[in-house]
Amino acid sequence: MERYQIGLATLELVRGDIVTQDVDAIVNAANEGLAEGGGVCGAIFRAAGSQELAAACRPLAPCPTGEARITPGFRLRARHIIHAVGPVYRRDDPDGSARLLASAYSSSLALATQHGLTSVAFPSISTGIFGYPVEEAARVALTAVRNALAAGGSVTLARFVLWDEGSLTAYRDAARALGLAPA
Ligand code: AR6
Repeated sequence: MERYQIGLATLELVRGDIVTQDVDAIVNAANEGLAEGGGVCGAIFRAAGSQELAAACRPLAPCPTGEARITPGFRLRARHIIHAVGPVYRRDDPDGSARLLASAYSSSLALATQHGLTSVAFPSISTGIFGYPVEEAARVALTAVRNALAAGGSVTLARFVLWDEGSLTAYRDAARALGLAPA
């Protein structure tokens, strides 16, 4: 595990399964319909309880790309689920893709602060089914989370839970390139 200090907050990079995290909120890599999908979204729905979570999501949809919505965590250890919609990567518009991805992270942290949450775990949004190259996404994700944490708010722990070694390496390299301070 890697740990970085950002103002009063800590940013962690770990390899693992986001579903089992004991934090105030886990973030779901959602779709605009907030429907049960594949990837990390499918795993979160199954673990939380598909029917209850779908019923909670229905009145909150649609969630435009770059925005986030919050529901209870139901059967998860995490008290809440923040559903953030990242972009489908557009090779012809990398800047637009980056803006929307950054917005998915900053919207998630803004929502966490509105609810007074202190610990939030993120997956690598958009880098699976949505096709965002992980090296690029890691830089965008860490920059957005660093900036939001530095701006203040209630969150003092932001943890990236990365499913595979390649993603962990990409995030570790991006943290180094950004010059994040080891905690
Ligand atoms: N814990 C942490 N990370 C995981 C887990 C897990 N349990 N399972 C997969 N990942 P993806 P996206 C990683 O495809 O690209 C869904 O259908 C995975 O290896 O889940 O944002 C939604 O409903 C990858 O690195 O999300 C949307 O329609 C990362 O999580 C769409 O897919 C994200 O992959 C969203 O696609």
